[in-house]
Amino acid sequence: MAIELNIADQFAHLHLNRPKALNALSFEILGQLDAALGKIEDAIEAGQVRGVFVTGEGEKSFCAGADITELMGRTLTQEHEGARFGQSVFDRLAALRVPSVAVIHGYAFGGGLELALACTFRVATAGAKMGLPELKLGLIPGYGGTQRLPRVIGQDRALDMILSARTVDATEAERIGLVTRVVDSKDPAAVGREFLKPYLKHGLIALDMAKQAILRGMQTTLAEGLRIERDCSTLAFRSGDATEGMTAFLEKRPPVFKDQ
Ligand code: CO8
Repeated sequence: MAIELNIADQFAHLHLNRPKALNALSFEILGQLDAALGKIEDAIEAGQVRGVFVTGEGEKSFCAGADITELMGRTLTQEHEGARFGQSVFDRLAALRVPSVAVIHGYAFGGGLELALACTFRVATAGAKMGLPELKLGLIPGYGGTQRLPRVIGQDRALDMILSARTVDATEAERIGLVTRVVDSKDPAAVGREFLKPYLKHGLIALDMAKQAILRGMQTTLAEGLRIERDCSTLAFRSGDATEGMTAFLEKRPPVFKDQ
């Protein structure tokens, strides 16, 4: 399998393992990713996963994008369906109830960067290089890049990156907010675990409600966003975890959250 999934110690580790093609995403691999996300959703509901990290095999590349060998000679319907499917898989990743992080080690181009943009966070190792080079191929990003990139780095910078199709290095990526952090490490899995550690101690309900309030709120007006916040906040208050968290504070002890 080109998509490997390992669930252990509250982490789900998604690993792209197709190094001969720099971990390029064929449609079959997208299907495997979709199936793996279904397993992660189940594991989250079973209380086995609090954070998800995504890595790519090999020193050279996180993911070099959609598999270009598959993209030619297709009908209009097949092209539309391909984009719809890719978007739906990345939407599924974005909608997970727990935080996710893409550890970008080497190249993240095209669909590879779009995969990373669907994660809650992105971290780069020092030599990482990122871009949406689709215009060089006469294409435009089709797995969410035109929509998620401006939401992450702002409209002007996204226009610059997409219309120029240029490559951004790790230092610039951190400066423009494309990645949260740059780390000097040759072990992407260790980076993913370390990055997610601060989130593990929280209850699932509060994690989910906070994430939803921010991400859904960023897609709408301030007034509507505040309404989403009120609803999510009220739902969090109704949880046993909220009672436990506030009781533990008053009793001066660490809380024990049960995701209820
Ligand atoms: N697809 C298929 N194979 C690839 C890809 C790719 N995206 N990227 C690299 N490979 C293959 C190469 O063909 C090569 O194979 P082989 O050894 O058999 O010749 C192998 O990986 C190694 O690649 P290179 O020899 O090119 O390695 P370099 O270190 O010289 O260069 C680069 C690395 C710069 C990453 C270069 O490989 C490159 O430019 N790759 C393409 C990057 C790119 O353009 N990505 C965007 C693809 S389009 C896309 O993602 C659109 C998403 C939305 C699609 C919606 C429609 C359904």
